[in-house]
Amino acid sequence: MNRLLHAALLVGLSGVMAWPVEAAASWKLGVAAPLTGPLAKMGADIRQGVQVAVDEVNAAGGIRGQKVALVIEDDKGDPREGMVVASKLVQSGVLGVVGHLNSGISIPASKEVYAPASVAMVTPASTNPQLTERGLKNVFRTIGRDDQQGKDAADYVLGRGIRKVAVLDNKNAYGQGLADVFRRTFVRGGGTIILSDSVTSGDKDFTPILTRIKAKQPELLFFGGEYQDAGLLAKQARRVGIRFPLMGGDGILDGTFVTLAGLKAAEGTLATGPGGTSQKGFNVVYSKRFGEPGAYSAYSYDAAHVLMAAMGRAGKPDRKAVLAAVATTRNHPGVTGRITFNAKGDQPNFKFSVWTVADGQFRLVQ
Ligand code: ABU
Repeated sequence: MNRLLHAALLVGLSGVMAWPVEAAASWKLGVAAPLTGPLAKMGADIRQGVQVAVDEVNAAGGIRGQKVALVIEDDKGDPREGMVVASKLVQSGVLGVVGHLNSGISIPASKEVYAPASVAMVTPASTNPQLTERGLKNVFRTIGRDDQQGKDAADYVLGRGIRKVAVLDNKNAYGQGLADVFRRTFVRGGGTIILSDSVTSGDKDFTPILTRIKAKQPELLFFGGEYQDAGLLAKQARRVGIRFPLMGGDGILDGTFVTLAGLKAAEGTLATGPGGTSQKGFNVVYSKRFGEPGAYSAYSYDAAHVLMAAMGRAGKPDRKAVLAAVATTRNHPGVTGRITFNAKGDQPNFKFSVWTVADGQFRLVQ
């Protein structure tokens, strides 16, 4: 019996619309990111990158003839809310999740919520090494790790002949982890940290710590944290008369940092982060709908395609089968490059770049 006839019979028998078993199979993809709150800009980049990928697959007929449904959740960048929305995604029947942005959410959610449900989580943004160092089989990332990023940042600074720095972090999993690697590498490379401290993310007045830093006269201030704190730090650093540069990681690599800091204060700021490696074709398609891609847009697009390709290979909407297929991802032709996951779920060949703000925009240095 063909499927349409089977469906028609089901409708006739029950009096309500029903679908044959094959057609009821649904491919649900989750995306979780901060869509509100201070990191909403980067969260939107993630959601939009995923949307472009899902729309492409659906326009081409979906997976095995069925459309992919996108389930979107706002984790607000808050660890408690992150656990709530992770549970909601699991309950909604998603086969995999693109997200989260924050390492401080991805780390607990992947272990406590997604792993017991065999849900594959592919983050385009969480860079804390711990995420993929716990032997979990359901965690993957299309981005690199902070043990590499922090080292690259310190090596770059040392390579510029800078030997005296101050280091601040914002105490969260990402900020503290990145700053710690920077500190270790910088000291090992012969540098001196003349002041090391933490600030509280969300604080609005960093003047006291900046005044102390200014008095120590470092050649650079390294900050582990995201753009919402870094923007204020840069703005207030200029106000207290600091002229040495600020440097951060991928968490500050966004135009919002420049807006928050102001053009003058932002100029010359350095940041490590993903390289401008995404293909032109993706940038054109994305820009037409959403404007300029953010740091994680292409990595989110790739994460979504990796998950949907795995669904196709799995052949059925079964979490365990999809998870097993994600783990076999090798040489996936992403717009950010060829994606291959190692046994930990990392991309061992990921390369970070160095960016600087020039004329009000982050531009690639190397
Ligand atoms: N990677 C920077 C921001 C996201 C995170 O890892 O917390």
